Amino acid sequence: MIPQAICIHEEDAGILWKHFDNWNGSSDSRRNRRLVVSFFVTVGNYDYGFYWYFGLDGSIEFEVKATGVVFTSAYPRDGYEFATEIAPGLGAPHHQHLFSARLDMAVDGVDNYVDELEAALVPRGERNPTGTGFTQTVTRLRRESDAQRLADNLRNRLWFIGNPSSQNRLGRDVGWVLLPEGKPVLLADAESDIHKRATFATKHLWVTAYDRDELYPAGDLVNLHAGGAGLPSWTKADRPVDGADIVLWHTFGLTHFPRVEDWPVMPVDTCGFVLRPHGFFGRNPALDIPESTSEHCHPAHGGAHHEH
Ligand SMILES: [Cu+2]
Repeated sequence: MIPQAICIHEEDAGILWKHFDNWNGSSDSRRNRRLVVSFFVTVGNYDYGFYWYFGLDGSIEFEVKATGVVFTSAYPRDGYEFATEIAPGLGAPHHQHLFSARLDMAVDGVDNYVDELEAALVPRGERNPTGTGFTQTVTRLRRESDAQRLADNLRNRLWFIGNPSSQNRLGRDVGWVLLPEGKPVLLADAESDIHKRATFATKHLWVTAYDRDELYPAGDLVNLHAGGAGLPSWTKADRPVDGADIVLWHTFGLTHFPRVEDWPVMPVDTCGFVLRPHGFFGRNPALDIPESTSEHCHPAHGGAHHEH
């Protein structure tokens, strides 16, 4: 074992882009590679792998791999609604693994803003005569009080981080989007101790004004704290976050109803998020990727059968 180590490697990541042209028979495809920066930490009974993936299309993906040994206790003979019996007489309680990613964004500079984008139906009528059109609404998150948001996958809700003083070739602000998985946030009563101490985990997104002392979303000292530290405390100032040096705090994670197969060691389960360029480049930034040169990737008959 190497202590305090990270791993950096590159790996194939499947098809990046391809097209077969029916009209002239041309066929092109490029494979994706990704740079992987990863490390594992062991926290009590669990082991967490943290993986950053940097793709050739500019996407940045973060994945947590949860594994290790589930927490256990005795399981009553007549059943128990807050735990799973994972081995005879052995229970594993339902629980959540909720993470907060502090994303100190700097999209082409530090003065950024966040727009919430989501799909919206348009009522059938003059504006939408066939009823098949749908649009995307854009809502600027102007102050910290506006910027405490939940995901909504049924509306494809995502968050666009833009720079008001940098435009792409279409004249629009350059930006990236944060794509949430949109899984459950904290499943606890609003008056519970855990809710007060881990209020960050009650929203998928918080946006705050940058402050070098604001590093930990539940405050510096969590255990036995009376509650309210970190994000709920800082955002009481309701600072403006529109076109300012901002930090995004993204809550994501696993809601774990243990399964029998998680015993005696749990196969990796994953959660995470994706950051993707959204109008940052002027076109697909991966046009110049060379064709694969591996023998295995070419059809046995070469290119002759493409000709008419
Ligand atoms: Cu778990």
